[in-house]
Amino acid sequence: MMTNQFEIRTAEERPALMRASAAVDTRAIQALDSAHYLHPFTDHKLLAEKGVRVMVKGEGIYLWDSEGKRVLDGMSGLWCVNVGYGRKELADAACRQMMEMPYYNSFFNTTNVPAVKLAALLAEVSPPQFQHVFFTNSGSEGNDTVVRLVRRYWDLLEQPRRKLIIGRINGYHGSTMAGASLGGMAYMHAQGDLPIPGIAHIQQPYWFEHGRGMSQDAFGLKAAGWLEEKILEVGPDRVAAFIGEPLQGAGGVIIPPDSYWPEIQRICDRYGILLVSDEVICGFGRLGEWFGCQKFGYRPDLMTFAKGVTSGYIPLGGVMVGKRVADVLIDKGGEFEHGFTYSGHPVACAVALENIDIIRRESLVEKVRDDSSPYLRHKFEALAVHPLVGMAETCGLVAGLVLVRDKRTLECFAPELGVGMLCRGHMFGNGMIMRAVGDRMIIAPPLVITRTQIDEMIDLIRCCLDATLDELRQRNWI
Ligand code: PXG
Repeated sequence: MMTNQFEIRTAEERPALMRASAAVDTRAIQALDSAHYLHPFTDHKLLAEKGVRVMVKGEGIYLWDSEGKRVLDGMSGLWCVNVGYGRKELADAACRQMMEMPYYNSFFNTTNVPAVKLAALLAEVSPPQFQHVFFTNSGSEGNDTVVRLVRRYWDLLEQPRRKLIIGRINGYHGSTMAGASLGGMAYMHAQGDLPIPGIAHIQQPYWFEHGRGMSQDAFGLKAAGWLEEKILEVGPDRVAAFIGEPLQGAGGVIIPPDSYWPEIQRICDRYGILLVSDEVICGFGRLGEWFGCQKFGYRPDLMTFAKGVTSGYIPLGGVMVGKRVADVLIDKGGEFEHGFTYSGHPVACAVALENIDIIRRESLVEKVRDDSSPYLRHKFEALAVHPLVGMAETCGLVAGLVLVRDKRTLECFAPELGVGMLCRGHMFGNGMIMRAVGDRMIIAPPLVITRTQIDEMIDLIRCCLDATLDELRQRNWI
């Protein structure tokens, strides 16, 4: 029998929650939301019918809604609240900087102290080839910056024919015109005549879909080979760069075989193509290393970051620019005609400095590597015995499982049944935030999660899988 996960469990939770939710009239906020607020990636007609959930309070790995219901946030917000909710140090850092100097730009031969300190600190925690950074406000803007930088680089080297950037089907690189184009989400391309010119895609390294019957290693080499095929198809002298996430997050936690990235690196080196690692999700400890490229063993020329750099407390993103590109950009001279009002925003940079300090003080990268990720792997992979689960895998503090109709043959459900969404409903309804991407159920909890909390999370997931199975049986879908 499942306990009610929404109940306030400890005396300490009560006062904070009472303060947060007492001020909120749920119905009034829902009505205003429906009248005025256009949400990202949302069908507003459907949302208006269902009514939106109002989140009011966060503490550690938990959130509360305006009805006082508690949920365990298995997604760290949207892959970003890595140090957990309610960190006063981050609020204090923002407050101090706002009182000192809330804003000044980095144009016209000026700079500000937090931006400079953060640039130096990022160079310190990144792989050694990265000594420079370009700041943006988000991951999408970071990837737009990547496109501008890559094209500028080849122009400066007087190879203007090198324009093509190769990404991957089901990769995600943001929602701006360039970000959505680099990404390989067909439903995004369908709205807005994307991709923009000069971008091509190869198939993703998803063993479950494209590699069954092969060993993981053999499949990894085959999937990397698709890059070489594309390069030879268009002509090596036309290819500027390859971009990929170390593991695909928004695409449903697609973890590439170990053989994949070293082979991608070899191919990029062979044809002199720039290698771009989109570290927006994997950066800052998520995989138990500072950056995902270190986990998978490759050496990018450019790295996009956002999310975990401030644990989502304030928007900040950017691009780490490796020596190969920075040397050309700086030595050849001439203005790089790109930047934002808020590039190097002092408040965002002050928060990032404190956030990275927390990650270091609390040894979160090492904690994930040595303790919580092996523990999560052990617990999460055990879910594979559940009758609904075809495959359960983890990498660092990211995990995904596939819901299948027949465990023996790995037969999937018909996509139109929306089994993943049904399962997500059971999760959310029972106090657990776990995302559905098709029928892949995924988590990426805050890096501060403890072993006891991992146990609690796994128990919740198991109960919700049972509830989903019951419902599928009642519907005669299984
Ligand atoms: N690159 C990667 C790898 C991302 O995951 C972006 C770029 C864009 O960052 P901004 O800050 O512009 O959103 C992301 C963002 C999901 C989901 O459904 C994931 C993201 C954004 C929205 C939804 O998992 N990742």
